[in-house]
Amino acid sequence: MVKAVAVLSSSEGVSGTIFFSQDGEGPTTVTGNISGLKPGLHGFHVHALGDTTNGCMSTGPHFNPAGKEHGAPQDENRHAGDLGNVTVGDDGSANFSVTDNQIPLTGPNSIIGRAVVVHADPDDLGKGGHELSKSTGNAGGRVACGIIGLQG
Ligand SMILES: [Cu+2]
Ligand SMILES: [Zn+2]
Repeated sequence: MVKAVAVLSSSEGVSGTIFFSQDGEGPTTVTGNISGLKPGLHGFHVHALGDTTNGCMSTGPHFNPAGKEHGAPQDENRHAGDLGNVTVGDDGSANFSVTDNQIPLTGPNSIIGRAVVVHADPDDLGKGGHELSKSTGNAGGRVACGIIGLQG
């Protein structure tokens, strides 16, 4: 079992911790808690770079080793980093658990050293018809992010 963690930091009062685990070649399980967000859907992605020298802006685009378009987690044509949305309740917090086959913790496409990013707005999953739908899901600003690091 390989485990990883990302502690979110934010200039906008958002906090949270995201845990990752992968057993062998199986899917990666992502569990997280986030607080301080406005209620509703918020885009949630793995971005390519673990660089926060300029805050969340320097984490690069969505992790996309296969050179595909932005999409929903269940789509064939998606970025590996496309994890869809997290749903935030009226209290401003979210607790979630998802599994995904495209974000391994080992091997050439490992997400270790990259970043998770939470967005201000919903991810339209590539289907919104906006000029940004096929690249970012038009999910708005980057309100919190954290670098994915190995955990013992
Ligand atoms: Cu993103
Ligand atoms: Zn994407």
